[in-house]
Amino acid sequence: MKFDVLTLFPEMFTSVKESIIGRAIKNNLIELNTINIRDFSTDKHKHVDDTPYGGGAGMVINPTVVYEAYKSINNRENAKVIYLSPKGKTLNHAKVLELAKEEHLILLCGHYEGIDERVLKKIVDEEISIGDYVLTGGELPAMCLIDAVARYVPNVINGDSTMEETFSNNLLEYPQYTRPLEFENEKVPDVLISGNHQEIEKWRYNQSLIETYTKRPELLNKKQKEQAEKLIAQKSEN
Ligand code: 4HQ
Repeated sequence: MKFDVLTLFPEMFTSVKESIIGRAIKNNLIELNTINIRDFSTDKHKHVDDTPYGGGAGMVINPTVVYEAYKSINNRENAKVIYLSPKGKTLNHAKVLELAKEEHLILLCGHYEGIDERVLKKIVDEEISIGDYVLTGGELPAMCLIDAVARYVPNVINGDSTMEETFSNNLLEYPQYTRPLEFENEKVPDVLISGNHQEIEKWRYNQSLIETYTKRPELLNKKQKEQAEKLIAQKSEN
């Protein structure tokens, strides 16, 4: 899978090229390419922004530089162009899985007050937000999207971990424990050292239900809620 990122701050993306995504790039599972929008400025001072028509605060990115940067991308006709913006639908697990099926994504990162509307209308297929808050640019949202989507590209991470994790069954993950067996007077739950895999699986599923009921109750359906309430009542009996 290929990501092309249109940005004024390509250096910011060196950080995603590390760690797990970095390994996936080295293994040719994903390709991450940045295009510096400023390289397409024809202005002698390499300006990319200008004051907004109609007045108001801040600067707006010129449509021509963005369009020229976009046109430098090979095979762009077959790519999906995403503009990171708080106006978009909020990114979630279902959207991440949908995007992971794409062969080529072009991510457009805005700055300042944004980008001239005419080039957005011409090239953007979809607007995506990472949450209802305002950032200074689209780079961090683009990195969040890349990180989340790349995990579901086959062989990027161990397949078992994406099967069991939070959201893949609409439940939060069960709690995890490692050594030491006792930490600050608290022992690891007995069932986890019992060696009984059926019991462990049942315990983990129940813990997932309790965890979700306690922290994100809106994720549960009516039946799951009832089941969680029953488990919590049983716990207080003991
Ligand atoms: N911005 N989710 C303004 C965001 C944002 C978000 C990106 C700030 C675009 C022009 N993007 N620029 N939240 O706040 O995606």
